[in-house]
Amino acid sequence: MRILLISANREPFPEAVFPLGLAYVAGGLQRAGGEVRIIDMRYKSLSSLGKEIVSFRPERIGISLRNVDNAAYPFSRYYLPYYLTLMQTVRFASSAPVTLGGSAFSLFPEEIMAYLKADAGLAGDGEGLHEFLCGEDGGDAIQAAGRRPMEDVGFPADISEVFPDFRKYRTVGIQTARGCANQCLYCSYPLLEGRKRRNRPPAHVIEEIAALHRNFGITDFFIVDSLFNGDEDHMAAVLDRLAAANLRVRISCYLQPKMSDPSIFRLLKKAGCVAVDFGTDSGSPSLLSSLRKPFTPDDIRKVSRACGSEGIDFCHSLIFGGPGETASTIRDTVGLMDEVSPRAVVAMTGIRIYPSTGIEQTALAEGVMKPGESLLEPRFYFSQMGPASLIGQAQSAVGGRNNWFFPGHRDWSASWGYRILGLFYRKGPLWRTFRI
Ligand code: B12
Ligand code: SF4
Repeated sequence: MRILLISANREPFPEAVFPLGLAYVAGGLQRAGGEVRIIDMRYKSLSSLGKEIVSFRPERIGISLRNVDNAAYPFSRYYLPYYLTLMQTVRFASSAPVTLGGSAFSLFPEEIMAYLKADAGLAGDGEGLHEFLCGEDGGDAIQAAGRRPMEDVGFPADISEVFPDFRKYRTVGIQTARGCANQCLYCSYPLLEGRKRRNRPPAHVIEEIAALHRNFGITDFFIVDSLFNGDEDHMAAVLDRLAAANLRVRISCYLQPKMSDPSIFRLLKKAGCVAVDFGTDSGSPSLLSSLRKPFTPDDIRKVSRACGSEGIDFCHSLIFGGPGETASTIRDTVGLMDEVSPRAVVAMTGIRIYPSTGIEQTALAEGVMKPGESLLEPRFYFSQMGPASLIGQAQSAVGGRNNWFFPGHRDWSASWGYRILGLFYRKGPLWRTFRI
């Protein structure tokens, strides 16, 4: 079967992200005997898409929908209208049935199906798309994929053949595990990947990195795991092997700011880690507890110290506006950030509400939204302070600190300074270029 996969994402901020989900879907399809091609709308116009569809003559088309919106307030960007135009272009160029997938689709399967009028949709893991396409007739239009074994996850044999644009990204994504058992108030990740952690065999992860490095000269990788340090033993096994492979690669990752064994930062450094983005959310003990975070300000201090002493750049990502946020809790957070001195702080104001999360329940209980209301177009939760006061207080508490970044407070992707920075620094996360 000839299958065309389209990555619909065009968002350039904070950087254009490698469509890893589609690379893994393509790997699964190829191993099942499919002939696959990936088209990336980040680097294609709608008119050239039409031409490529006509020349490839696909029997099936899969569209990957990563983002619904940019989850930023007040400068929110909502992508569904663009996806509809994309869908119309696809329909005009081909009569092949269209299947949707990706994180945006998995969060809102019914609403997105109705909006885009696709033929089918697979929510969750996409490695089994071939089985789904073969058994499609008579099945439900929308299916939950179930959780695939992590042994099935991997790139196609030759990514350059399947996806000619793949070298254009600052970093290539790699996944070492899926799933998270924690229950943070706002988080949709356990819904996307499951509550049970599933580790990839470390040998597979390193083979993937080594093959991309040796065959194509890729040097910069981002570990996309929601919680790379959710299982420290597995994380250490991956890093040990990566260090032993002695490749000239740099990695960056997300980490939860809590590590039972701080010596892992030494291992991270040895394996080539140059940047860590801590999912810290707040520095106030009361907010950490209302957001149901399983760590304390002291954990944040410890990991920042351990990371800094290995010479690894780090940034803390924050969310202002959770239940109970006040001017005083904002000041606590800013104070803690001053103390731990990260290269950058990236702060959102307002919490994007996703279906079936704790924050949806809170918003319903507080009358912020009514039962049955759609969350497809972005809706945000703010503490009793309300959006205007929250933004004002956050900006005045942060004052002139120039390593703080509020993605929602202006349209950065359109700013010349940001674009020029991106031209000069072509590898790794852009926040590393910030100067304290
Ligand atoms: C890592 C990550 C980042 C990193 C990416 C780094 C990098 N270089 O890759 C960074 C920090 C840069 C980032 C930025 C942003 N992110 Co982000 N990110 C993630 C995260 C944690 C993992 C994404 C990933 O790569 N997963 C691994 C791959 C393998 O999984 P996948 O893409 O879902 O693909 C699988 C399935 O979905 C399916 N599938 C995929 N495509 C298709 C297609 C078909 C046809 C089928 C059948 C199946 C299928 O199969 C794949 C394999 O199983 C997710 C949350 C999550 N746990 O999913 C959020 C997530 C994708 N991000 C999100 C958002 C909002 C953003 C930002 C807009 C935030 C911001 N304002 O800065 C930006 C946008 C960046 C951009 N240019 O698009 C949201 C999207 C939801 C929404 N509201 O739209 C998510 C879902 C988090 C959330 N809030 O729930 N992000
Ligand atoms: S925020 Fe991180 S730790 Fe919390 S539930 Fe989400 S993925 Fe798990």
